[in-house]
Formats: sequence, C-alpha cells, structure tokens
Amino acid sequence: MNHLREMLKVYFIMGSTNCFKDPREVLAESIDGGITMFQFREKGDGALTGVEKFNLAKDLQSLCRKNQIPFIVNDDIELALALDADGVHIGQEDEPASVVREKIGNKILGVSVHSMEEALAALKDGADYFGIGPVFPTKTKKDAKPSRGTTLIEELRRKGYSTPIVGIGGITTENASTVMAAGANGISVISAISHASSPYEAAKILRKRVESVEKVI
Ligand code: TZP
Ligand code: MG
Repeated sequence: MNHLREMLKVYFIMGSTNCFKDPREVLAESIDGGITMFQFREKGDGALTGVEKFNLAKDLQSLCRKNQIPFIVNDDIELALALDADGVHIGQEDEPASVVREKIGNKILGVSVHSMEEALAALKDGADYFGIGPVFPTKTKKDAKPSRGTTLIEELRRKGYSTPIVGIGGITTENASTVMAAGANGISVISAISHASSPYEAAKILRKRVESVEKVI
C-alpha cells in the first residue's frame, strides 16, 4: 500500500480536549497547511461523549472528506463503523487487532506497538501500519510509556520489515527529521499542531521537514 505511506507523512491526531479553540477551526487550518491524514481521538478530562462526540466526529470527517484527507477513529470501532470512517487506530489495551480487523473489513488498521513482539503480532493480525512511540517525552498522553527514541523503528527497518510506520510522542518541527531519518514514513503529532498559535504554519513546516528527509522505504 504505497498510497498509505504517502498519507502517513503528516498525521494529525486530535480531539476537543487538545484544542484551545474550536477543533473544526484547528482541523481546517491544519488541512490548509498540508496535513496528510487525520485521527479523531476524543480522550482525557472533559472529553465529549454520546451525541456530542458523534456530532464533532461527523463535522471533522466532513472537513476531511471535502479535502480528501483520510479520517481515522481512535479506539471507538462502533463510531468508525457508524460514520464509515476510512480506518481505526488501536493500542495494545484495546480489542485485539485480529478482532478489529474482522469488524472493519478492509478499512485502514493502525496499531500502536512498543516492541518487536508486539509489532510481529500486529502484523499477523492484519495491521496496515504501526504507530511507534513515545519517541520523545510527551505531556499530552498521561499514561504514555517512557520515551524510547527511534530504536524500534530502526530495528524493524534493519530486520527488513517494510510495514508503514509513523513515529509519535513529543514530535515537533525541530525533531521531526530525526524520526524520518530513522526509517519512519511519517510523523504523528497532537500538540505540535493543536497547541500551535498557527496550526496552518505548524502543519506547513512539519510537511516541509518530513519531505526533506523522506527515504524510499
Ligand atoms: N501515544 C503515544 S504518545 C501520544 C500518544 C497518543 C501523545 C502524542 O502527543 P504529542 O502532543 O504529539 O506529544
Ligand atoms: Mg487506544
């Protein structure tokens, strides 16, 4: 899926709790700046639930559709199916990837992995791409594991795995190129865009950084 590699370049993840202003505005600006994929991740203190969550997801999906940006849902498989999202992203504490794959058919399936064992299991279960991190320390995810740099990304590439990979955790315009140089196909960020005074500028610079180090993997 070479197309997926292209889509993973600048993967913006967010929900209402990550934004200082209307998430619709933040997403619209980031799309103008050049994000290539979006994940709706409605989590944390004050996260929306029920119909409010659904309505926000629907609005964000519709912005993505207008701009041909793939719309991925974090964790909530039912929501992804109800909206006919382009895919889902799950972690190790969610339903097993094999079960999720059964439920979503050929939609995109992303899995967060932290070790070679988890990566191989995810592959076997039908993952389309890996989210690997936290690469750098992050304040955004309260229960994030300790940051481990790019070692797992490098190990997977060294061993010849060509599965699409995005790095996650503490990635900024300053360090994005390190993640790409390690062998990632893209970077995923929350606060680097959602907390930026200009999500447009942040997305634009991230895209430029990613494209300047891109390798053929
Ligand atoms: N998973 C690992 S780190 C992280 C997630 C969801 C948070 C990333 O947020 P930020 O603001 O880009 O560090
Ligand atoms: Mg999860």
